Amino acid sequence: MRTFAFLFVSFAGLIAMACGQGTYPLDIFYEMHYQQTYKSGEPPRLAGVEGAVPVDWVPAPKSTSFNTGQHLFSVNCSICHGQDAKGRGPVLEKMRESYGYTPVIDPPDLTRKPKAAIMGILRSVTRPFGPDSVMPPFAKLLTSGEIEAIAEYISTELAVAAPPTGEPAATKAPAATPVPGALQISADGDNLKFDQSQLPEVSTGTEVVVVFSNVSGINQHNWVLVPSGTKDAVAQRGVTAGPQNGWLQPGDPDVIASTDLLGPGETGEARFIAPAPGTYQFLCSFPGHGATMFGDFVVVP
Ligand code: CU1
Repeated sequence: MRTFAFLFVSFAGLIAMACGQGTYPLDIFYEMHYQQTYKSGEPPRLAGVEGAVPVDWVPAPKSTSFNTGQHLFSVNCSICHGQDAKGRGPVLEKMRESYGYTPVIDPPDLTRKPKAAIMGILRSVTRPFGPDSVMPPFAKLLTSGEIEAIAEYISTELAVAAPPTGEPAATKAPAATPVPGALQISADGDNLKFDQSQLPEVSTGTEVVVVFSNVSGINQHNWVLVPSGTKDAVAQRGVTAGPQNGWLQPGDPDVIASTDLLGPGETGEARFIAPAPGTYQFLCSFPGHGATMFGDFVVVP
């Protein structure tokens, strides 16, 4: 009887051990170093010979095929944007379906975007769509040459592979015909500044048209008129409002007038009745631009 009990317990113990799943209910750590038979596969390293001279006359290997726009796009972009750049990448789909993530903006069809616009977004040193978005600041991850190669690949090869259906490809609205008496202002090239720090004075109660030309080749901008001293608060609320609102809080009480958010090369206008006499400020509310991109706007009686 004792022998039988011993055999039974041993057998039950063996069964329990054989069917055990390990430390975790789901064995996700299947790597070798979690297993008991793990031994380092790497031999101990030898120290370099003292006083050895580094070899620097042998040319360093150059990367070739792995720096193509296609490869860089595949590695950096396609997981969210899809191999065809239409915005249906497997990782983004997984985040939507399994984790309930809602993108701050729906990734657009990148093949319709001008190369300059793609480069502008990739060159951002902060998250280009705000802190709540998942798109990383690629200026920290890619060289400017790699950014250009990706933009080139999307706007040429992918755009050809996906001919536009219906709506015309990436055409910008033509610049508005000149408005007589309108105040003209531009971006200062690719700098985060306007070309003027003060617009000509206007009289209170008159109709004002401000035509803003975003001549930058890479940046998005807008022109926003606010009471003096409120520009930073308006810009801060704009960050919260996000790109879907053109970086402005809808109905922001401090916004007197504004253009749309303009892509590189686009022109927009703001029409409004000049407010009470005083000094006002204009700014670009794109995240980070308002610190340097602003100016004075004076209304006289
Ligand atoms: Cu801007």
